[in-house]
Amino acid sequence: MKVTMVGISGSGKTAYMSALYETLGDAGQNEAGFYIAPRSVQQFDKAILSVGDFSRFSLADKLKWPDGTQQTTVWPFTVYHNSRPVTYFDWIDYRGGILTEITDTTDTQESPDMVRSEITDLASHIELSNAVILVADAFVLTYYPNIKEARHRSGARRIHEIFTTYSRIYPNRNLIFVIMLTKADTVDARWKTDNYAPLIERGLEVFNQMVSLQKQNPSWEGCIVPVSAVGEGNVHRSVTPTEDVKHPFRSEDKIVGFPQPVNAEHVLFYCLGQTLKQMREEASKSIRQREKELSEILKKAGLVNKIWSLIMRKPDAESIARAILEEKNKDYEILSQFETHIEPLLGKAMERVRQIK
Ligand SMILES: Nc1nc2c(ncn2[C@@H]2O[C@H](COP(=O)(O)OP(=O)(O)OP(=O)(O)O)[C@@H](O)[C@H]2O)c(=O)[nH]1
Ligand SMILES: [Mg+2]
Repeated sequence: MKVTMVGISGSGKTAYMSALYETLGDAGQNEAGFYIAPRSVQQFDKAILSVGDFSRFSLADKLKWPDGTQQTTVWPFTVYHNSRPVTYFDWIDYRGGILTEITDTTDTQESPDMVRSEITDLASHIELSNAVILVADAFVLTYYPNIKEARHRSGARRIHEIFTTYSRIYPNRNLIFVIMLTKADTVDARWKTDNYAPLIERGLEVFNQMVSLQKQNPSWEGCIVPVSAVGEGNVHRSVTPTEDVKHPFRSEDKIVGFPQPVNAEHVLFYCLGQTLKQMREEASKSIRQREKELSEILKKAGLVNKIWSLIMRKPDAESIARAILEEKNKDYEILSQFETHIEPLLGKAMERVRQIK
């Protein structure tokens, strides 16, 4: 299965990957017995090398943030429970700049062709994803009192444009989404009371369009959760207002304590657990029936608007349907062996996420 993170540059996508490494990257560290490792060939030496690649994201090793992402990276992972595979997933990390360039190609350093192909690439990943993580900086959400400004500055507005279009083009697709409010350690104490309840309310207000899209699409499942890659008190943040209306403040986060991520695994477990659950429901249908439903849905995919006409190659519904089906059928084959893990994964996720109903 595929999970894609969508969020503007600086929203904290790659840092979240570090948080996952600290929380789940190291077998034997967590009492629940779940861990993740890069999926590689079955050779010991290659496997060790790929573990090394993943550990480069460690915040605790270097006490330094990961660099800004220059190009899309796709990470194939396996989830283990007590050394036995639970499920597989591909993790997609973007250069967040593309999101702003979808509608504003004057804002870019890259050539227009390059940007177009990156956008096409992003769109395909979203189309093929079982779950998407919508990433927004909690500090930004709370910094601007004006809700429209918060929507704009946090990237929520761009995200709304993408998923409004998605919902129109794919009126019957299942979608699992997590609204992930990053850098939760940096918001003022009044947003943190009662397990971040005020911050979560703010997040739901900013992402109001996702909430109403979910109401229109009964097969969508969404939740919202604050996360931090470092935890309370482990970062000194300085915020300097600028005179520049485009970027009203500059911030710097210096890691000063041992990073202890908050709620990192809950986001991933929600995505994986809900996807497996959905698959379990669909797997009970015959392959024929699934194939028919899917291609009917995709044949309706005719509508285009500004974003999507840019993103989609002549929408060849047929080949998209094929790709999704092949991926799905592969997933169904391995599903049976993972079925017993659905409840534990979701049980863990539900301890911290707020479901959107
Ligand atoms: N205090 C605090 N700062 C964070 C946290 N996560 C990210 N940051 C800060 O935000 C910066 C940007 O985070 P990244 O993860 O690189 O952002 P990104 O979304 O990957 O950005 P692009 O790669 O440009 O798309 C980091 O360098 C940190 O300074 C967090 O949990 N707490
Ligand atoms: Mg990044």
